[in-house]
Amino acid sequence: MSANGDAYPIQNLDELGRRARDVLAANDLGTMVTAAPNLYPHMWSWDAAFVAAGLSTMNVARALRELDYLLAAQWTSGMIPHIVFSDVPGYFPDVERWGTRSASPEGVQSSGICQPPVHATMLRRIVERATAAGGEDAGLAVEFARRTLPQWIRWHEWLRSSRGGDGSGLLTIYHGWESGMDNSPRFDGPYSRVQPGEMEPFVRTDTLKVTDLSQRPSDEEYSRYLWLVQQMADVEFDDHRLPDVMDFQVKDVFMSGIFAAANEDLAVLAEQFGRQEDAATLRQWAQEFREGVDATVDERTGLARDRDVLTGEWIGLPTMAGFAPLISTTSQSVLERQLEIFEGPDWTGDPRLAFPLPASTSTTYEGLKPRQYWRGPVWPVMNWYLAACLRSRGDVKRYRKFREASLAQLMEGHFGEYYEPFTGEPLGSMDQSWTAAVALEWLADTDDG
Ligand code: 9WN
Repeated sequence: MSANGDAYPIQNLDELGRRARDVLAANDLGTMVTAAPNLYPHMWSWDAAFVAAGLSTMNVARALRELDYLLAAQWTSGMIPHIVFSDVPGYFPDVERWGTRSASPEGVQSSGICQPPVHATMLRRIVERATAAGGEDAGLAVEFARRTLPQWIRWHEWLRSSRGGDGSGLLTIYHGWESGMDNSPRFDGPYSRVQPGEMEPFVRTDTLKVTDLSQRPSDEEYSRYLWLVQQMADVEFDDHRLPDVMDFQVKDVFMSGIFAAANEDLAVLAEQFGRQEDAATLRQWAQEFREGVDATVDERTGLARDRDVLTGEWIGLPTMAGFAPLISTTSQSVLERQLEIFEGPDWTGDPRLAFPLPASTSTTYEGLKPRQYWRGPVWPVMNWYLAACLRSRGDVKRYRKFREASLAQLMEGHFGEYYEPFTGEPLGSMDQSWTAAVALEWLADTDDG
């Protein structure tokens, strides 16, 4: 049952805060806040980072525990897995299907791929929030960051060496799930070349929970997802062998922008703890990936592009990933052009939108599917992340616009996973944790500072 009962919509901001806290409390297993009550009964890596930020608005110690639990699942290679499984059944693929029992740390059940590295950015945010508040929380957050800094650095080292060590300044993903934007049309080309071979049969559980099938990826997409899992399992998730065996290899520009920003944020923390050498290395990586992202920008469209490693082709579809430079660029001209497009009629300036918020693909894109997952809906968590990036550049005006539109969107009260762009209908999972978390973030930032 929904944490919110049936009392929709929300009347005022105090109620929004209360109900967002209720959602997180209801999804909290004690050890982890699951990504969603029904559809996603486990911890997801980038969800956990956003959830920790949201939790820190009310309970810093609980927020840090969330990150700690995720870190306990870090592989010896340095990889932070994209799912840490709870004991709750009902999600597929489960740990057995992943075949990661021996690769995960002792006592941990995890998947064998990663997700976008937003963690250092969220950790810095939590430390700054707790430090500003002072008292016991400040000490807890600083101590936690000091203690775990080496683990976060190892995570970044792994990304840089196993996924981005070719000098391109871009990270490679071997599965669409690693991007966090699973079935975005940006991956249609690369996926079209994935031909599933002999595989154990499988039964999906997501379509039992989201019964309107038009909101989820198709069966054909799922069989490709599973085939890639099998390809990785066949080489025991050995990072060195993945480039030789994987049928899907994409330079993910959005994830690379996130990585650039996260390196900068981790450098700030490293400096705070007197680790100047680490800070210098992290800044170097930040620069390398900033440049990598900027170099993908298509002169013609002004959007950043992914690259299919196996064919060498650019992927320049009008998806949200095209705005990766908003996260990472230091070039004023790139930034200005991106903002102009972002606010133009193909994106947040489309007058048909229920709220002026970015959809996962351009609303004028011919392949737009306004109800289908990453093929068109608006994702509250992305709204907040992009707005936070703009605010960290000092762009308070745009941040406020985002905030106003996002709060208005969330007042319908379901904390949807994603929203139909033109009607504002909540879709996918309801009571999604990271949606509740970003609601709390928006509410905590009343001074827009
Ligand atoms: C696969 C949990 C996750 C998010 C992803 C989102 C979705 C999983 C799924 O849910 O992915 O990892 O089963 O569809 O695409 O971004 O982290 O909320």
